[in-house]
Amino acid sequence: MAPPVTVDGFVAQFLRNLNFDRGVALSASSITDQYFALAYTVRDYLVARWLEDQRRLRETQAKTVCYLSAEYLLGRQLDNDLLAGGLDEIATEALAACGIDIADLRDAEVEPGLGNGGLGRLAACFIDSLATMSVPNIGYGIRYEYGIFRQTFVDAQQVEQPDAWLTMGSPWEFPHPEAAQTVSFGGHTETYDDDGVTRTRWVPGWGVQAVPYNLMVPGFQNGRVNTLRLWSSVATDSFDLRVFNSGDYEEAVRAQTFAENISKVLYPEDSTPQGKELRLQQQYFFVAASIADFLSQMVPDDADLTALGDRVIFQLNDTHPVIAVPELMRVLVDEKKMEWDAAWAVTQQCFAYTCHTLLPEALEVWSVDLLGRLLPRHLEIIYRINAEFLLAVRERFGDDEMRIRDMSIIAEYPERSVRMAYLATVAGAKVNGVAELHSQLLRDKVLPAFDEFFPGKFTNVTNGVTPRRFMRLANPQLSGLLTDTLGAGWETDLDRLRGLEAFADDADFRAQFAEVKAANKRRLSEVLHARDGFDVSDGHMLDVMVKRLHEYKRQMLKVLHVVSTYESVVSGRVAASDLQPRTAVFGAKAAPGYQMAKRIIHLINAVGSVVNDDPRLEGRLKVLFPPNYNVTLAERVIPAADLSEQISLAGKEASGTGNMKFALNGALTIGTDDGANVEIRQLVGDENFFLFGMSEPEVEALWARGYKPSSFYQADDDLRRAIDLIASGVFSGGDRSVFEPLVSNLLYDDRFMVLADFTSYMAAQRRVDAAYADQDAWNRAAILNIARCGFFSSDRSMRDYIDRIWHTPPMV
Ligand code: 26V
Repeated sequence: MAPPVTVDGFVAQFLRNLNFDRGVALSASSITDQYFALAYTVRDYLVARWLEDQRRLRETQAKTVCYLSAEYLLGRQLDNDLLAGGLDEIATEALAACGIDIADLRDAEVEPGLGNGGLGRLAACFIDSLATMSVPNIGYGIRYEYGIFRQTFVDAQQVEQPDAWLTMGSPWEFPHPEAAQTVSFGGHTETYDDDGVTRTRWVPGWGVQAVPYNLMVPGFQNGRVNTLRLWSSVATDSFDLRVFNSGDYEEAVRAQTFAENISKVLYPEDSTPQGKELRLQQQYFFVAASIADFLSQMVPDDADLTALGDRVIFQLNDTHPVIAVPELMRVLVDEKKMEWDAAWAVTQQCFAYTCHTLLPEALEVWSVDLLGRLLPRHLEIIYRINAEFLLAVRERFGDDEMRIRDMSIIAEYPERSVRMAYLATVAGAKVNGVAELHSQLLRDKVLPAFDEFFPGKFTNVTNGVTPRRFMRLANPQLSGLLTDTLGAGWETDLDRLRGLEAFADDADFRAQFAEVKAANKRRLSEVLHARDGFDVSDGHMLDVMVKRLHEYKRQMLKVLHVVSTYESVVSGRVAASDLQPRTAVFGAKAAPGYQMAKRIIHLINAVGSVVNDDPRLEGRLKVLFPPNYNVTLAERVIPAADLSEQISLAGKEASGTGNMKFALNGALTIGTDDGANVEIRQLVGDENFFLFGMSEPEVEALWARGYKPSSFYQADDDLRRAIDLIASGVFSGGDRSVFEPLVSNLLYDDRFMVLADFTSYMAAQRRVDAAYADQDAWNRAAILNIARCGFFSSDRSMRDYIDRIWHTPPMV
């Protein structure tokens, strides 16, 4: 059992760790030393429970959710683990007794940014919920040496810096080189006679070692600790030796570098996802290691593998891990010598697939050429899966060649390639989208033939977010108010937020809520001041748009609103004194190769410098764009926000999860009928949500009629003046060429219909201004947003996955 937690005990353990692990005396210790010693101390308290849970899992053979995800965007661990372990107060006191302010140590942590955005953060929320709900779970992923790049601005433009998060080491990981798995690549396949049975074996060309690093995933104050296992690649000994013995030292070093490249860097969700050999290597590397790990560690040698589906469900987080499907088939058929049909039946029980997008360009395909070179056996297996699947399709629907071509896992054009989403759909026991609208469109538009062929396979699980990190940790003041009002324990039973409805009409409570929001704005101002030298002006509405930079998310629409407001004042049509004071806050990273997105970043910064310095605005319109938006900054920005911008073109944002975080922290949403916005609006009510823009069917209808953005430009004077102002060069020192590509993109292409939704967006923003003028009514609506959004806890998402897909009971 864990030692009893007392302040004295904590101090003693902290000093022991400082002395014996860091090798320094308190008087000589740096902040880094102290941070490590504190982290080790927190670990020490959690580890006994962790070992106990691992033992229990092995003994009970309970069905385990193996979450396969190429990304986990964890955020800082110290805060989270202190809270989960119930160690917050004692640690604060203990460190104070040592003359240390714990806040300084919290700030010393570099967050592990092992994800791009929503998809990676969702994985982190899900494993938090599973631990909190005592569901057996192992998260499997990649220990990237470099996470998502650090964003800086040079001359208002994005410049990427490597994210060297491991420079000081990480106190949270437990490396286990002795539990390494070998992962093979290349080579060829051959058949052989096995006692009268013809079998296939893969003779790989090369291989690497996958070394697991375990991280603790503590549940929220429930004494449970699950595991996140991240794989790191190193050269295999045999591989090195072979080359080394040939006397070619340089070649041996090269081989080592080659192997270590596999887990070197997270792909920053590039604008061209295809044809990246290293990315396919990463994908196979982590799923092959994970399957081998689970089978060797968790399944006894004599187990009946036809019942593997009772032991494990591999949840595929988008298509990135889908190569796991032919890998499990290879293990079962080639290594465990199972019959093909039996192996396929098991495989179909062991996988489920979550789709996270509708954008055709984001649906992963791998060229047959590349797959065949890197994973020849897997390609054969995919071909056989496809052949048998298409045979079944023919049996059902006859020789409808059009249908066969549409449903084939192998595409023939523009080059022969494997459609990973189709493979996942054929193999998965269930396929889910991430919000009601998204799941519906997935069935109706992306995979209708599969929906028809596999009745009951498609389902929805609306995303959620963990209230532990995004309410309790990020917003301690609101959390205090909630606990005072609703009693303790709402963090794990978020439906209890409903209890706030009764207080929305209580003037006293509204005043308390207003004070919390004001305090969060002051805190954000301090953070931004220290970080970037920005100040948040008093009395401003904080209008926030933070998310990855993508054209479909339409940061341009928000820019046009700012530019239009600016133009209306400098042209004298609107008095600055009539403006509702506002600060537009942006946070967004663009994929390094995505030129259009980078130009939008440039424009936001350029508009910001002009607007912020123009005295004619009388300080009533500001633009802040702190660089390097990440989980740590999100935790500061979201609780301070008044208005949440969720303005993607309808039908493009699968779910969004930022939208949920804002609503749960008492921001009102201005948004389209897209992704989970639809469900947020249904829950909070039309009167507490600023809806604008075309619906998805209206978008389709406009495309069908023929979309001409220039006609919208002609039809709306404000729009024309805003675009003309950008085109005039006032935001680029008179140089009209800088933003010309953005302007002509809007006028002549506008794939995401920014201009078509502009008029409606501006009208919604006027409703926002009017509503904000009545602070009391605004606060009431904000409180109702909190009260009605308990549904968006990731605990509820997990219950839905368990009921509809996994069927895993909680651990006893
Ligand atoms: C990937 C790519 C790759 C290159 C081309 C453009 C493009 C556009 C989007 C993506 C995202 C793929 C998957 C993803 O991250 N989806 C996000 O998943 C979140 C969690 O379910 C969800 O809230 C977001 O709406 C969804 O975009």
